[in-house]
Amino acid sequence: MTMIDKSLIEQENEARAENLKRDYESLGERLDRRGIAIDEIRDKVAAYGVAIPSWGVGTGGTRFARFPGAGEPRGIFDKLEDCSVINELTRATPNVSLHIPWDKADPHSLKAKAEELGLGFDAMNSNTFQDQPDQAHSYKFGSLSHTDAATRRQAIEHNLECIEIGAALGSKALTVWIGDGSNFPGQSHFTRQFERYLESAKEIYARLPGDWRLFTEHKIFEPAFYSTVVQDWGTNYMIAQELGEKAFCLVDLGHHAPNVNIEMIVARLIQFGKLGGFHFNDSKYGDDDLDTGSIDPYRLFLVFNELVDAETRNAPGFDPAHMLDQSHNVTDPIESLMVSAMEVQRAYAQALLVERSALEGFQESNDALMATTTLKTAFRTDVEPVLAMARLDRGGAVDPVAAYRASGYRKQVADVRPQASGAGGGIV
Ligand SMILES: [Mn+2]
Repeated sequence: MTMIDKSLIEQENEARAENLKRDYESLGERLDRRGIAIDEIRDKVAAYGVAIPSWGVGTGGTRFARFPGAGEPRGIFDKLEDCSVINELTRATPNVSLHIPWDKADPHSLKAKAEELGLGFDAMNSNTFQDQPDQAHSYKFGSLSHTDAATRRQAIEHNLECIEIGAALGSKALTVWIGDGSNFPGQSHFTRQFERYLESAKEIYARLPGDWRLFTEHKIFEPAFYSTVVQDWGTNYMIAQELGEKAFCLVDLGHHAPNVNIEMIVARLIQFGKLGGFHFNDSKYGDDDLDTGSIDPYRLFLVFNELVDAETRNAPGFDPAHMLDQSHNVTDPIESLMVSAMEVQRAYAQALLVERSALEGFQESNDALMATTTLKTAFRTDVEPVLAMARLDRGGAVDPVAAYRASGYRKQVADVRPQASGAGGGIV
């Protein structure tokens, strides 16, 4: 089953295929002069996928308001259909990352629906940063690190339930982000609070299936504004070390202080075998959850430069999960997610163009100018024909946004999905 008519995609591609072929050949010639085979880059890009967060297909919001768009998904089954649209047009997003309890449904129906759409499931996400209507204990003062044992127990049990649901769906990882922290100096005892967190996390870790990984996600602040329990990559690394070999750090690009060198954090985590994966997005000020590559595409490229470096030298234990985590407040979420998935692929393709042996030579001889120029040469290359050809080869759209708009999908779903109120959103 497809959400977008295949003949529409073919028709859209027909008008663009000739120019694409010429652009691809021209770029191929130029890359050949640099000793790079364009088809190899295209094949790597084609094999590269980034997971869609189920919560990303609904319109997001800020602390002030949420302005729902037309035809918003009513629940997880509508969300899966929207995710399928993104994958059918970009061929870059074969998996969906679920958030529980937002996406709670019968696992067999979920799996059947995903299979029908040709989608799989990436990491499961737990939610102990909100209270659900039927829960016994409140997370107002924390969850896994709460002072009250019964509240911690409830948060642990919720994570175990996420594992259980994920296991039925074929997921292989659990991502844990908590909002625990404090808003006032003196409110919490830093050490005791972190001890409680570790104790809870160890219980979750102990129940992880053998082939699963646990990703813990750090974030500098918000909703706690004075201190956050898992606030930075150092704390996150300590957690992964304490828990064991199936525990890894998840890097959300927006979860750092401004100007922090994220690519170096990535390199450190790779070096010590603890890089679990990414939540890609972009930011200008804080955890803005803006579209990936929309503010600082060079930083995204520099992160991918580290990833390709690790891939090239077969760094031990290197197998990061790639997910988007964004909030779309003023765009059609499907369009934003398509463009963002392509931005991730673009950064990957550009990083594949870095002449690594030359770079190493410049680094060894302390030629700073030529070293940085080597990176810039790769970054400046317009790899759009590579990305478009990878999509075309796999039945996607040469221009996914144009094809999406031509399909009238949003209008069609707006006719059957009632105008949404405020349900199912979230920024994590
Ligand atoms: Mn995140």
